[in-house]
Amino acid sequence: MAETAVAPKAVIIAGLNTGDRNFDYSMEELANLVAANHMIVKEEVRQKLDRPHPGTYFGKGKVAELATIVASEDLTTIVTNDELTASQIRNLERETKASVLDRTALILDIFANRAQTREAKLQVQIAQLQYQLPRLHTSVNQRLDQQTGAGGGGGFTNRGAGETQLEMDRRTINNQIKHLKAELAEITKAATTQRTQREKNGLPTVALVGYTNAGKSTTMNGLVRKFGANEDKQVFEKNMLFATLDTSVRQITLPDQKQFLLSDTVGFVSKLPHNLIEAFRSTLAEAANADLLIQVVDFADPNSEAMMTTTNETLAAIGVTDIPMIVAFNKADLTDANYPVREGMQLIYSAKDDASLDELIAIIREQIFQNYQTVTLLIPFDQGNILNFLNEKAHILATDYVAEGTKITVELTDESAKRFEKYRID
Ligand SMILES: Nc1nc2c(ncn2[C@@H]2O[C@H](COP(=O)(O)OP(=O)(O)OP(=O)(O)O)[C@@H](O)[C@H]2O)c(=O)[nH]1
Ligand SMILES: [Mg+2]
Repeated sequence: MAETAVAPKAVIIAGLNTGDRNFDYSMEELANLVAANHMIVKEEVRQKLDRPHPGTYFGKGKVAELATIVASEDLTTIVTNDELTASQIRNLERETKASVLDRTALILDIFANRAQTREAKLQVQIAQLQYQLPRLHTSVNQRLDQQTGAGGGGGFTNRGAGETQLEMDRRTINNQIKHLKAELAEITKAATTQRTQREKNGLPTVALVGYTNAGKSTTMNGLVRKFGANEDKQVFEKNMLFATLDTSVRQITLPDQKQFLLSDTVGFVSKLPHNLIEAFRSTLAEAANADLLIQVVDFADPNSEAMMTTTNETLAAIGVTDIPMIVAFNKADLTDANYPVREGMQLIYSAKDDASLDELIAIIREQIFQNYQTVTLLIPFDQGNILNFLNEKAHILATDYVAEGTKITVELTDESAKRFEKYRID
């Protein structure tokens, strides 16, 4: 990739502390986001205020301080810890002579760089255009053309040409959003059909969720390696923010034939832009429809508690509130904690440790295979297909050949037990 070849751009990060308990953590997070976007933090500026200044976001003195730093250190970009209004960006840029990138635009940029599939690209583009719509007359206009590749006419950079130009730009963008949404709907229709089909097949679904870089994909890969039908169906795992932007679903078959579907999806970060959550709704649908969630937490990170809060808030924002959840404290190998250690629905583990994965599976098993019962069936010899089916799909505890047919003791879901009711002899 071309952009990794160029030296990272040095920036100032600036945050307003209005009394949020997690302010320090959010600044740390901002620095990580900056690094994930090939930039490096040269200066950090903070201010305590009861509420943001409506015109410039920071107070007057702080704006002057920012201007001084920009001039004396020859920096060109200020990254703010919150999303700013169009006029705040415009005023801050005018007074500091630097360009202002707010937290939302930064996250959108990272997502845009990471997006690989058509679906992810569409989702990010929609969110970017929606972000830019109310900010058309600010300096982000120039970036718009580059990011969306909006060619032909593209008058977005034509600033100050008056109301009409602005309205034309708005209409163009609204049209683009409409087209992208239509294309996205086509793609997600297929995914929804697949999901409905799977639901019909009756396999329970388990979704990995959590803060970005917690180890969701590594956990998925560990389970697929141990229990997956196809070992090379590994997903991408990497030590970087937002390594995963798409949802992957894998089938897991346990040694006793019980099966479930496991999905891995995009990770969370605090203040995840509303537009982005909205745009990624179809990707997140897999988690929203799961029977069981596994929240993966980076237990080795000192901010793990704040990360859990972020995850729970984001889940609530996408309407996921009443799905049972295992809280899985990962990367215990990097801490002093013993592992695997289980306490109810909580597990301290490492996604890279075999015994840990067994323990995780034990909890999953307990949660999703509750409605199993052990029954004894007598299958007549001429019903060989039923016997084959059960051999393949169910856990048979005992087999006995008697004069009338094959007698088996087998674990079945309530549903299957009903289906084979007429063969029951217990
Ligand atoms: N030491 C150690 N490293 C781990 C463990 N689990 C995951 N990692 C590392 O943590 C990094 C992130 O792992 P991923 O599985 O990509 O994280 P993710 O939650 O899928 O992240 P996103 O897709 O970005 O949301 C990788 O470098 C993994 O190798 C673990 O148990 N121990
Ligand atoms: Mg991942």
